Amino acid sequence: MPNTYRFSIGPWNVSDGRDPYGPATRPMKDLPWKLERFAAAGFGAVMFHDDDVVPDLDEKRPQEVLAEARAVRKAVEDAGMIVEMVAPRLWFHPHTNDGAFTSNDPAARRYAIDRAVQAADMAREMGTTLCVWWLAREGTYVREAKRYERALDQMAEAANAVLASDPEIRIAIEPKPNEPVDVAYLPTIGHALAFAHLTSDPRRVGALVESAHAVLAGLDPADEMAFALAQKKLWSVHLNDQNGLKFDQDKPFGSVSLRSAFDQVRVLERNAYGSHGECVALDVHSFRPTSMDHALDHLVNSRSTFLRLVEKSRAFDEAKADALIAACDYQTLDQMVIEHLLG
Ligand code: XUL
Ligand code: MN
Repeated sequence: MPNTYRFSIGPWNVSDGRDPYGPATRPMKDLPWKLERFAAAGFGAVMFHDDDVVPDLDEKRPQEVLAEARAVRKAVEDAGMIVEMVAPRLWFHPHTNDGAFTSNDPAARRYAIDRAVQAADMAREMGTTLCVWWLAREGTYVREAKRYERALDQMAEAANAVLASDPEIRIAIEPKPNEPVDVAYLPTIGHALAFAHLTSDPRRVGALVESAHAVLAGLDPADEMAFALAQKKLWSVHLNDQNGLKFDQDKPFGSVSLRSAFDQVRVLERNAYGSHGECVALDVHSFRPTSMDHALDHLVNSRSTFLRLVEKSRAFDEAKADALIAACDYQTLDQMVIEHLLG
């Protein structure tokens, strides 16, 4: 049976266009507006940061936060979608200025653990077992400011608190090698999956591969996916694209390297990704000059490129490729891939 895919997007993927150098270029839309458009555009799942679900959640009591989370779940499900995951935003509050789980301030570490456990509580209320950890500030600007081995213990302590809070909850680590930190503690999928073994239940600590983050680490996104898939630990993906080693660009999927996008789709196809409920999530941002009339185009276009590449992957002449591989004729194999993508 060929795979069918469920596509997931997040509220932050429809932004007001602001960047570090200039103000908004479009109006900021609220969650109901976004959910209505996500459903109308045919997306099947929504991914959330904890405060995308409950704004100002630090000022609210835990019961209020969970009640608001239940209301958002209902809105998502009423629109015909599901909640894919909840990710604690561990990089915005003043307590996270020096890192969250690995801050040198014990009060800040406590805040981060409590917030990660609360995000797991919210995930349960919203009908998902998946928490995504993009560990934005776990790393350093000044390497001598912290000790890596202590940071690993601190991150494991946080993971253990979340795992202990619910026997079903899973953590997918989304590695990124830098930005905002200079040097991150978990920069690659290999680091994330090795880290899993420092926690109390390694089976429930897996990974999410973001294409752009892999490129920033100088790695092949398809290989990063294959590595996690080989260990049954690829629990989500953030498909997008990245033009070389610069700021995190979150460009439309396939817009820089169609061939790399093809390789990513092929590895997902080959491994029946999605057959255990995993979503194809798109972490794509629109270009700054984009108008509201085109507010979702980058997401719809990325999905369309993905589906075109699924067809390309299924139509790829594997027998012919195998024969070229057996003959070590990689020159022809290389051109065969190019012709296939052009044709
Ligand atoms: C940051 C990034 C985040 C995460 C969610 O680079 O990709 O949007 O995906 O926290
Ligand atoms: Mn991402």
